[in-house]
Amino acid sequence: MKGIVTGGSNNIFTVECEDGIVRRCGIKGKKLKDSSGYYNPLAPGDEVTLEADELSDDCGKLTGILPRKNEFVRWNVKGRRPQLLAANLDYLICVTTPESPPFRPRFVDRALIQADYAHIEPVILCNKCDLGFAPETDVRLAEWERLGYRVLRVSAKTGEGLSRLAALLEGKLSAFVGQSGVGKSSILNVLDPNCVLRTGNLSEKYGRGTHTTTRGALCHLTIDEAFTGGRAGGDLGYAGVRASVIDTPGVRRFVLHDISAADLALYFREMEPLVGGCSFGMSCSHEQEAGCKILEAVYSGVILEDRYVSWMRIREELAGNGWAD
Ligand SMILES: Nc1nc2c(ncn2[C@@H]2O[C@H](COP(=O)(O)OP(=O)(O)OP(=O)(O)O)[C@@H](O)[C@H]2O)c(=O)[nH]1
Ligand SMILES: [Mg+2]
Ligand SMILES: [Zn+2]
Repeated sequence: MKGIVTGGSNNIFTVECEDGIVRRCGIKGKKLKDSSGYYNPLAPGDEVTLEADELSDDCGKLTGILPRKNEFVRWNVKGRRPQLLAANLDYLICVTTPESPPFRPRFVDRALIQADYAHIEPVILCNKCDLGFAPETDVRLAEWERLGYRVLRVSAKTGEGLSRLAALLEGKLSAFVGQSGVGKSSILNVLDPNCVLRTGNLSEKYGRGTHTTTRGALCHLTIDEAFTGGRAGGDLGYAGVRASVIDTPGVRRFVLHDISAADLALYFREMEPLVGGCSFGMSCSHEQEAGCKILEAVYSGVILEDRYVSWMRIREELAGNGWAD
């Protein structure tokens, strides 16, 4: 029998099986457990094969995994291994805020790079737009749009922008990632009033999220009619507009996996066409050389300086010189 992983930890996974039953499953044999090289062998969104337990209805054993369409991974610093956050995605929804917690464009830059690397279409979702935008935030959001990224401005509090988000999510599998406290779980709860994910306040002292969601989980939303223009229950023959989403725990640090410092510029869409064109060719460090096309583009404003700073910091980190924010 086949199924889809909706969550799990410590090698026990919850699986929605094709017979409609949700089963808790351990892994049969060592092969599946050890083969991935990841911190966790399976993640929400994974398609698996399993044997149902004959004695208990809601248990089973995983026997295999179907080939993945894509994998969204980050480097787990504590575990010293890559960690699979979600698999088989249509969209990576990268959630950020203009404030509370403070706008962190480098977090978004990192997630965009990892998504592009994994061939998953990223979407930037700026939540809490009821709080207003500082000019720097506006500039960065507009720059991502100019680079071809889809940017949505929404508010889980006022409902602003959620119809556009609902239309995007419809019929797809998307994962929400972002720092703790940006409102990932809140947005899902508002889109589907029957969804009861736990949400948490920001810490008073630091204004950061408090890591309310502790495990990734896939859920199926039936989107509130308020956001679907009354199409719910329409001619498609099912009750309500559906979307599958994976809520993930907020991470403080998003460290890239499997991208080398030398290749990083290829994942900055505005730098990629210039790579190789400098006077020193591929050996240019883009830091001080004469005839550097990337520096010229920064000086003339074609590359936003703050994106260049992002690139430098991430490159330092990938080169093994420690983590910089
Ligand atoms: N002003 C405002 N506050 C919001 C909005 N959306 C969420 N919040 C608040 O932000 C806080 C954090 O929301 P969560 O949904 O728990 O954030 P999260 O991203 O799921 O956080 P983790 O699970 O810790 O990763 C809560 O106090 C929410 O009420 C919004 O659009 N505007
Ligand atoms: Mg959450
Ligand atoms: Zn150069």
